[in-house]
Amino acid sequence: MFQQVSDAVISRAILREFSKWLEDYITSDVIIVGGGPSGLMAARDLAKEGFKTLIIEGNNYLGGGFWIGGYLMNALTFRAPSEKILEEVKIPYKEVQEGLFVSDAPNACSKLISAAYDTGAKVLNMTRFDDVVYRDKRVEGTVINWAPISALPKQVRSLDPISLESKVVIDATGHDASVCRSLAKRNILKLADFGPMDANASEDLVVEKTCEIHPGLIITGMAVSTAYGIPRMGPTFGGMLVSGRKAAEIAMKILSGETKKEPSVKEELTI
Ligand code: 48H
Repeated sequence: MFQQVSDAVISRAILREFSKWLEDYITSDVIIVGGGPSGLMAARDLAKEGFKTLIIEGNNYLGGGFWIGGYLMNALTFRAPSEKILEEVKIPYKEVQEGLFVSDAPNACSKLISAAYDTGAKVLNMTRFDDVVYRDKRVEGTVINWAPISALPKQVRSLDPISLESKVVIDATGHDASVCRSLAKRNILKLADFGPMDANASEDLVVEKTCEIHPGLIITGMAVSTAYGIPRMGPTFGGMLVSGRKAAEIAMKILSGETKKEPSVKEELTI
């Protein structure tokens, strides 16, 4: 029934295809660290506008916390006006009361992943962000390694990473704010921690504070809450999508040279 192809040819096809595009993506316009809802949304919008966009994801799968709602229940909630984005990326939803919408989580998540891929974003999964490339007080890329390496015992974990360069990096790593943390541990940036639950206050603030937090580094999604000490919002996701969209808009401005290297850092970290 199937075409006869030797096992060696199959291995060669995998190796050649992967190394060809990895070499191509050693430099890109934007690296998005984290493939949850905010990162996927940013990737979709950037790639749609023709920017060379790479998502780095530590897990084998994309989607982060978007695969399931609160308390392991398969319903995601969104508040108006974020249903407009659901329509754009063809995520089915229903209105349960005025301005409050629910979607089936696995369906919503797979549609958002497809949307990012369909516009041309690329993904390096099973890849952990390890550090930033940092020159002239500006983030200019990421240092990455295979995710399984971080699970090795400490005595055999010192296996060197590689660097990828980009004009902009977006921290979409959720609660961890991993990229910001790599600056915070050098005292370049100061992080808060996300505050207690208040969905109403939180989602507006997350969008408002989505910004270029340090030259070359934009934060989006739950990482914004961690960076600025904003209340958490629980299983409601409109803020993640709108924040991802805003992160993409900021990146586009930087890439088109409209915004230049404004230092934000420590003095900006009060809300
Ligand atoms: C590579 C990494 C690394 C690393 C993390 O958690 P996420 O879904 O993030 P957001 O901000 O897009 O969405 C947050 C949302 O899912 C959520 O948790 C909400 C709304 N919580 C509210 C509340 O009150 O708790 O996705 C982050 C992604 C994941 O896929 C991680 O695997 C990945 O980033 N990631 N990838 N290298 N060092 N750290």
